[in-house]
Amino acid sequence: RMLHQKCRQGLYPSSNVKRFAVPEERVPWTVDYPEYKPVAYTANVLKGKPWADPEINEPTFKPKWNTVDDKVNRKSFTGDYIVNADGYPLNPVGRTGIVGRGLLGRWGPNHAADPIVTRWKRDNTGTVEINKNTGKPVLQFVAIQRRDSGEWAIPGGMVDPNETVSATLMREFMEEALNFLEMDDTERKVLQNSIMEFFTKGDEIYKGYVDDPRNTDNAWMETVAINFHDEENNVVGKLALKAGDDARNVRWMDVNKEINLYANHSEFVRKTVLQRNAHW
Ligand code: RP5
Ligand code: MG
Ligand code: MG
Repeated sequence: RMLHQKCRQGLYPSSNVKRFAVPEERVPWTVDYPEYKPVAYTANVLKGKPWADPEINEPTFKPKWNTVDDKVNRKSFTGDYIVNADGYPLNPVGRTGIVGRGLLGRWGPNHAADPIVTRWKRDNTGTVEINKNTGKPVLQFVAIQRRDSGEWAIPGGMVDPNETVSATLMREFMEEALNFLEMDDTERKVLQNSIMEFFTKGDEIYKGYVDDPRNTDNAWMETVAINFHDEENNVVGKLALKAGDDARNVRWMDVNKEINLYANHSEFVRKTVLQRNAHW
């Protein structure tokens, strides 16, 4: 079964809402749970936001589930999800202790993209560091510290309606790790031209459900995580990282088994390590 831990724990992010505790064996919808009394929570910030859906019972809201619905991708990577008798889509992994959308804009899947930008760790002379225990080169990736939870994470973000995943990957990286939004037009063009090609050659690492702490029974995160590797450290490796938008900090983080990242991002980085045969 898919990882489903961080979206079952304690308080819902940025709230005092306590999730109804669901024991591991009662997570799947196929297991009967008559005592299940999830808490209802949809954050007020969603009201009237252009990026958010209206309430399910809003008469003008006619979502087409499990399809790309008027530019909004309501398809899940996990296959067709169930919509219950009251019209609410059900989390494909199971119960989370909360109904409603919490902080998520869309009912059902909320699609994101995660750029895993890597390079080899080098010393002052440019020599790649080899770990003494594993004999493997040490990988670094561009990590951001999220403003919302303070946790370190991959600089990912939501796929906008009608946006391609490749566009999201590069845009979110520029916004969160290179402070693109604060640049003037000239700076933006220079930056875009310098990294455009780099962002065309990526390796798919993960595609599917995310164990995001914001998930609920009716709204959840899904992502496409792509690894862009700067082998010679001369593309992104040359640029000055600067946190922007919803990132508080940014840095090249050494990759090893101690990393502890937001949602299940550590798992995505671990998969990248396997693919690149790096130290863990
Ligand atoms: C995670 O939330 C995804 O893996 C992605 O990194 C992120 C997208 O949400 P925001 O960063 O826009 O909040 O589930
Ligand atoms: Mg963002
Ligand atoms: Mg983000």
